[in-house]
Amino acid sequence: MIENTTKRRLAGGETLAGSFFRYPVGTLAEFMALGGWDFLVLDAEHGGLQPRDVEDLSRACELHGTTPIVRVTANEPSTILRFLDAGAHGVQIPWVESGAAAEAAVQAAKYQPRGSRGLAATRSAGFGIQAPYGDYVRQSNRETLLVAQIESAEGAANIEDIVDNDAIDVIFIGPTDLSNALGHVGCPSHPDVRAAIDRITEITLASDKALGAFVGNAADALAWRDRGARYLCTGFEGLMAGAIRDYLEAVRTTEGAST
Ligand code: 3PY
Ligand code: MG
Repeated sequence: MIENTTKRRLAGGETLAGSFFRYPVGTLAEFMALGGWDFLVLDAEHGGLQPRDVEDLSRACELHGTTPIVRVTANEPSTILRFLDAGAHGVQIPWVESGAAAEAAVQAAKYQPRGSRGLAATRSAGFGIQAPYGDYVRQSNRETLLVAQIESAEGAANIEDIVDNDAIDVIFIGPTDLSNALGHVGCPSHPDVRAAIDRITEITLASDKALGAFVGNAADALAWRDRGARYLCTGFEGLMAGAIRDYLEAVRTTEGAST
């Protein structure tokens, strides 16, 4: 298993830039990695990625020093196992709502003695020929990044218990589901949603966890960075949509102006 640069740099206090990515196309992931992202969140929750896709996308990320993290479909041991076995360096768990749910994710992602992840000669384990299992298990437990997504009223209410878990590295706020869950769909700036976001933010910043935020654009990223978030994650579609819109507006304005 390769050193997890995202985990090391977050532990060192750095602020990192990543993007969600949900296309099962290794060439496109290679292009993104060459673009210089610190990490990509390979999105199996809101996307059709399968473990075999995550294997290819992780390889493409590793070529250029981008950390592959997988957002799994559910906080469920066999799901987390199959996606981590494909070779992702970390796992982002949706809908973590309690201390017990955080610990369940840790149990699924870490090997003994901290957890109860199953062991086999998979890609993450160097197919069993790279290193003895004992060395691999110790390295994997050290390197695997765990990101807990908080995106419900319950999650916000129980955030103290969640940040108490020693093996969670990042608390990531999901503004879309949080606003939906609180009855203010599409309105993350509603006071109720802001109050929940503020609570998660304050308690996370007072803990030893890195704060993660979903950011729609660079201005959003800078605002969250100023609030103390260090795992800044945007989305491929939002970036592309902005670039396409700007390009077409510029081209069509120029056309109009010259005629
Ligand atoms: C959410 O906002 O609900 C997410 O899961 C991440 O942006
Ligand atoms: Mg969500």
